Amino acid sequence: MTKEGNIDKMKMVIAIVHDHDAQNLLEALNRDGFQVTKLASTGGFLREGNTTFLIGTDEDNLQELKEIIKENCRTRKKTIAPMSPVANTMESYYTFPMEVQIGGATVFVINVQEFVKM
Ligand code: 2BA
Repeated sequence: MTKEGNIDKMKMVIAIVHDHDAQNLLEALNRDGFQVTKLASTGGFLREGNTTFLIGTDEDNLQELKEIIKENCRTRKKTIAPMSPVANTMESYYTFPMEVQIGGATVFVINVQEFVKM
């Protein structure tokens, strides 16, 4: 039994997570019956690989889904070295080391207008 549910209450959840959390999260979602698509993605700021999950589910399952994501994705701090202007584009050029906090997960919840499997 999956958790896709009824179209009137269907949501598309987009969750961007750290690569290191992706496998555990995927296993936990599968175990709990969520249908998932996993995409390899790249963060626009750090330009590092991250993982994006697309999860279509009934809104009744949203709370459970958010708890699973929270349990499996931890917050990390990362210090990034300065970049030279020649190494990168001007809009992301910075001259001093910066500490950024990443994740646990960045989550978007979108209403689904139509859902068809043909
Ligand atoms: P990145 O774009 O590589 O960003 C990694 C982390 O760098 C971010 O962590 C944030 O702490 C920091 N950061 C991003 N842009 C920044 C900036 N202009 N100035 C200073 N610090 C900045 P998170 O916020 O946890 O985001 C993790 C990843 O989630 C992002 O990787 C991006 O792939 C995605 N993401 C976050 N917010 C998003 C949004 N509004 N739309 C689309 N993707 C988003």
